[in-house]
Amino acid sequence: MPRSPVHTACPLDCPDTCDLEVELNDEGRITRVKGGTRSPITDGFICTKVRNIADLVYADNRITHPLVRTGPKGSGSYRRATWEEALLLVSTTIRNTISRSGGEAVFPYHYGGSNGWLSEGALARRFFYRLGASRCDRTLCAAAAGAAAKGLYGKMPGVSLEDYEHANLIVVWGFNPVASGIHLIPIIDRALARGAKLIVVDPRSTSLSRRASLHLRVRPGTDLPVALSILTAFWERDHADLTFLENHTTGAEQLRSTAAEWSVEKAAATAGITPEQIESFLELYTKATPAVIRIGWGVERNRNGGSAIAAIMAIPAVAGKFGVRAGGLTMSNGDASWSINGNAAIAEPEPKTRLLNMSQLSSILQTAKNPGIEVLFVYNANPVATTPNQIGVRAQLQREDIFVVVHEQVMTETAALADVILPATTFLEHRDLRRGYGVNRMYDSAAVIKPIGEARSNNQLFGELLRRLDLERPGDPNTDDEMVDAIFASHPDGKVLKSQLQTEGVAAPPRTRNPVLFKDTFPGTPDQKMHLFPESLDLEAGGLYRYKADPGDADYPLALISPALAKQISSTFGSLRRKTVALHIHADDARERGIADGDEIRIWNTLGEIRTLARVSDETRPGVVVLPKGLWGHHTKNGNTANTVISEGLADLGGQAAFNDARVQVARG
Ligand SMILES: Nc1nc2c(c(=O)[nH]1)N[C@H]1C(S)=C(S)[C@@H](COP(=O)(O)OP(=O)(O)OC[C@H]3O[C@@H](n4cnc5c(=O)[nH]c(N)nc54)[C@H](O)[C@@H]3O)O[C@H]1N2
Ligand SMILES: Nc1nc2c(c(=O)[nH]1)N[C@H]1C(S)=C(S)[C@@H](COP(=O)(O)OP(=O)(O)OC[C@H]3O[C@@H](n4cnc5c(=O)[nH]c(N)nc54)[C@H](O)[C@@H]3O)O[C@H]1N2
Ligand code: SF4
Ligand SMILES: [Mo]
Repeated sequence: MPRSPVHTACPLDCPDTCDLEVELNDEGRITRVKGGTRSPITDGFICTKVRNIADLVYADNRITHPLVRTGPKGSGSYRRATWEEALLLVSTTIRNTISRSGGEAVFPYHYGGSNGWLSEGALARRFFYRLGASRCDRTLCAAAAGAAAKGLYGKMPGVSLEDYEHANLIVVWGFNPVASGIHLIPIIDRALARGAKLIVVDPRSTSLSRRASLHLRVRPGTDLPVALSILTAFWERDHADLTFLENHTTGAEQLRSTAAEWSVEKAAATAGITPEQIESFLELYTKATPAVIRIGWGVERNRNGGSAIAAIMAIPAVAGKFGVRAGGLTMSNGDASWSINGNAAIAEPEPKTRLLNMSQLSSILQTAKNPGIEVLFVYNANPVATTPNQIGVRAQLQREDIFVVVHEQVMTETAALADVILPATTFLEHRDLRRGYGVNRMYDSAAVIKPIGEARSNNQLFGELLRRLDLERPGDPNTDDEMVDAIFASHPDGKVLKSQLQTEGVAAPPRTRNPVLFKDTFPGTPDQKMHLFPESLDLEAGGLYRYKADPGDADYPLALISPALAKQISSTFGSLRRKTVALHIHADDARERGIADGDEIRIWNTLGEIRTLARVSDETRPGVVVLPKGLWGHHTKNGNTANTVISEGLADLGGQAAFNDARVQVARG
């Protein structure tokens, strides 16, 4: 094991990808974790959850050896098994399933887990591709935003977060850096200290929005009309940059005519804000240069989400805000910043097998035919906590005729429903190659400690399964070294990155570290132009930029949104927090229902019911209640969490889960 302190990087699903320093005692046990200085963003500080990650690594509920179910499903009765026995059971079951029903009867269910190239794609993908398994359409997150970004810009990185310091106006739109990307806060602070202005667009108020010059507290799902009214005002009031539109875009006329129905008054009425607030936005935005928009993922998770992201992405183009440092926008910097695609380099071309939308897990297990799903293999994911229709997901996972395998670090509620549970390493127990999706940095980090118990990394597990199912091929990169080499050999930039990593321990994209958009970096579309009205998106959305009305009704009038919690990453770390989590409800809505702060309440719709406590709070707006994502059963009074009342309905683009479209009723009792 390496000598203390050990440098590594945080691969959790967070845009910041922090540089870490881990101190170990003589027994090789973690004694301290702190922020490193190799990343300009980390700058020596990290979030509390990762500072305390030893609590998770050494948690009582760590899975330390394979477990095989003994009692009925969901009873929690397991016996300890050897890896040999567990792997034999899993590989034999898969083999028998395939010969009986074909490869597509196997469904790998996976999301982020640890976001590194070695742990996220790699041998797992190779295994399931070669098996001919059904494929998992990864739509829990960033699917609508990704589709919009790809349609409009192809692959184009955004303004680097470091450059926000130079902006004179920062718009934070449906993103909450107070929880979801804390390293943007000091950067915004420095810009504000220089006299920059801040606009926040979010139904909730946070410590950041309270410091903003303007806070648009829109109703969830109404960003689209707001953005379209802003675009319309640019055109109608001679603030549109016609030269930029002519030189660098296509589809401007179609966008203009579609947006034209949205006056400031009409958009404000739809969004539940005042026309004066949209006017203030226009005033601040048209005057400021450089102006940058940080778009978050709160915008995409509703029926209008993809169109809304596209309309927001059009704002800097129509207003002519690109072409200067810190001018434009940022969404995800993941794939677009790096010329190398690690997953493609290690795996192989994706087969054309059946693609199943992970956000609809419950109905897939219920209705998939020819073949139906007989083996569900979950890794890097905790669907009972994070997937819509929680009651349906639980019921399906408990079916005796579906063989469920879960590879996990801790005993999640998903693992507790499995037939076979396999112990997984945490990111401190395996090597990974990590690159940020917010911060433009890459790290190659070795294992810091020995695996806990008999935990194995994803690649150890799937390497073994490839061998047992005779799916290995000569020349495959199999070891971590071979895979890292294959990744760097897949693109000319690989050499530069590899040598940067060797000398500095951290690498930045050779071309796009701090891009100036439309000056040194252009859209990744074939004509290098921005497509403001891509036909493919128009078809997919059934009318791009066409607003769909609020799904609420008299029975279920309140919008329930489930944003990120500062103390967890989705459901990760949730087992360490035991306190009941309250639903935030605005005083007006509480009063109407006779609810006082601290009351026990019911939150329900046709899908099910959650029981928890009420927090009467002005952090949310009237008509909107808030229960964070990723909660565990022990955080509420009846074991149900937000996904109990969230349907499998999708956003308009990318097959994205529409988490924030849940409409509910709330009552005391
Ligand atoms: N601490 C912590 N950090 C995380 C995560 C975590 O769970 N915990 N999760 C990580 C992951 S997986 C992701 S995807 C990102 C998510 O990061 P964010 O983009 O911050 O996502 P959310 O927290 O879902 O929502 C952001 C904000 O959007 C608001 N919002 C909800 N609906 C709407 C709407 O219709 N319009 C507008 N304008 N705003 C809306 C919410 O109130 C919230 O304040 O963060 C990552 N970072
Ligand atoms: N209600 C509601 N639900 C949501 C959202 C929302 O806004 N509202 N947002 C969604 C978003 S943004 C996201 S990204 C998804 C996230 O959905 P998930 O990916 O299911 O989220 P996590 O809770 O992070 O679960 C990852 C699991 O993988 C395990 N893991 C970590 N590393 C490894 C590894 O190396 N190997 C293996 N085998 N396991 C590993 C962790 O222990 C953890 O249990 O949730 C979505 N769920
Ligand atoms: S979760 Fe985010 S803020 Fe916390 S250490 Fe990891 S990258 Fe940094
Ligand atoms: Mo996410």
